[in-house]
Formats: sequence, structure tokens, C-alpha cells
Amino acid sequence: MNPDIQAFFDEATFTISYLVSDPATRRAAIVDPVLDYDPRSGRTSTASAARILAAAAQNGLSVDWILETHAHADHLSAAVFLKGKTGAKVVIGEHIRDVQRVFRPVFNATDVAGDGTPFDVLLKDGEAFALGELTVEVMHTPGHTPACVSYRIGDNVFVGDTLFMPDYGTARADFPGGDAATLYRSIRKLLALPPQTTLWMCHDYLAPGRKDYAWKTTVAAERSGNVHIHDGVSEDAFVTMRRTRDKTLAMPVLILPSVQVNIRAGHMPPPDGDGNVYLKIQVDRL
Ligand SMILES: N[C@@H](CCC(=O)N[C@@H](CS)C(=O)NCC(=O)O)C(=O)O
Ligand SMILES: [Fe+2]
Repeated sequence: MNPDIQAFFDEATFTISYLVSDPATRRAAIVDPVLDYDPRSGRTSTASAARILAAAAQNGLSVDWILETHAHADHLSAAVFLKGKTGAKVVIGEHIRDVQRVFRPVFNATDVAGDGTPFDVLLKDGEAFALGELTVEVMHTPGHTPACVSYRIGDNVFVGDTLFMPDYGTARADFPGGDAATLYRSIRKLLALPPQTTLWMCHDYLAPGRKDYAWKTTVAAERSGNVHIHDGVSEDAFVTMRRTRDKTLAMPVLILPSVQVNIRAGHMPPPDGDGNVYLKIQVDRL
């Protein structure tokens, strides 16, 4: 059995979130929801996440799970808002502990224990859980970050930031804890799935020459046509390409606001001495 899948594209951060549901039981999961954040004003909005909730309500779906593919470095997660509205559990790969420990000193986040809390569920490679009568299988696919996971449901895989569309290539591997060789191995694991498997991206940045955003492809299309990692590209060649390209990329605009919220499972930092909530930017760290 395969799920119903609805995609939501966030033009501000080029992120795709998904509403995934079991047609038999109408139980649903939301993959990688975005909390809108304006870095000019520091103001958040739940407009993007509310669109996903409205679609769920319209289709009579009950949301059981909020699935994070990783602690995103380019947008804030709407997990807390959606959990408040639905009671869904917030789920991420178990290696989020490593990411919490790497980033805790960057924000002097003394409230972050580094044990995976406050996420509700930490998943191991190969673990499976139920979405209604469907099964979600977890694949640990590190490299972009140490905690990255992909979620496989039937013939569909939500690959997070591993692969992008064939004409754009792959995710960067230069964030703290990232590693290009590790990313290569994770991608080869994904591309060993049956060729007809559908792969759903977490971002699309429009490859040069393409006008329309796209987020759905197949194992076969990536193996034959991915510009960074089609069949025949060696690990060494990939690592050299990735390291060279990563040196040219600026940090994402929202990396500092995003990571301090996302390692807290979407919670803002605790209030400061005056009772107000602040995001923290360490000078000269990254
Ligand atoms: N310009 C974007 C860059 C975002 C970015 O670095 N995205 C990561 C995924 S979180 C990536 O792998 N990018 C690949 C690339 O830009 O080629 C921003 O500032 O948000
Ligand atoms: Fe990412």
C-alpha cells in the first residue's frame, strides 16, 4: 500500500513540506513543516503550517506524527505549533543528540541536555513504526548532518537533504558534523532501492535553465542523471567535487536562528531575565 502525498512549497526557503496519509485509516504525518520567520523583524508566522493543517482538516485526516528529516539549518521548524494543534509526536533520528552537543556551545544553550529531549521519539536506522495501516521505515542517511534520516513508506522515500533533483545534484556537507564521504555512502544506500522508487526532495533551488520548481523524482532518474552522483561517479570524485563546491557556498541566511530552535525540537530558547524570548547570535563563531 502507498500513502496519499500532498506537497507544500515554501518560496522563502525553497523547502518542501509534505502531508502524508494512509487512505484506509486517514491517519497522517507531516514531514518537515516550516515556521515562517522574518529575519528583518524577528517575527514568526504560522501561515505556512496552517495551510498544511487546513489541508488535513479538509481531507478528514488526523495527524499522528511530525517527521523531521534533520535539524534544518535554513528554516525554523513548525513542529511546536503543529503539535499544539494536533497532539502529534515530534520525531527525529537518534543522532540528533550529536547535533545538540555540537551546537550547544554555539548558543551557550545550557537548557539543551544533549540527550535528544525535547523530541518525543528518537529513531534508529532500520526501525519501523505505523502510520495507520502503513509502515514507515527509517533509513539513517547522514553526511549533510550527522542525524539525517530518510523515511520510506511503500514505494516512496522522503530523502531530506541528501539528494536534490537530478539537474541540481546533492546537499552540501560542510555544516558542523557534516561529511562528504558519509553523504556519498548514504546516497548510494538510497540509490540501491528499487529503480521505480519515488524520491521526494526537501528543497528545490531551481537548477540553471529550469523554470518550474520540482521535488519528485525516482531512483532510476537519479542513478542515470544526477549531475553530482550518477552511476559511475566514485566516492573520491564526489568528495573532491563536494568540498570544492562547499567552499563557494555562504552560510544559509537563517542558520543561526534555525539551528537554536530546531535542536530544541522547534521550541524557542527559554525566556531571558526580563521574561522576553531572544534568539542568540554568537559573534565570529561560524
Ligand atoms: N541560499 C540558501 C542556501 C541554503 C542551503 O545552504 N541549503 C542547503 C540545505 S539546508 C544545501 O544543501 N544547499 C545546497 C546548495 O546550495 O547548493 C539560504 O541562504 O537559505
Ligand atoms: Fe538541510
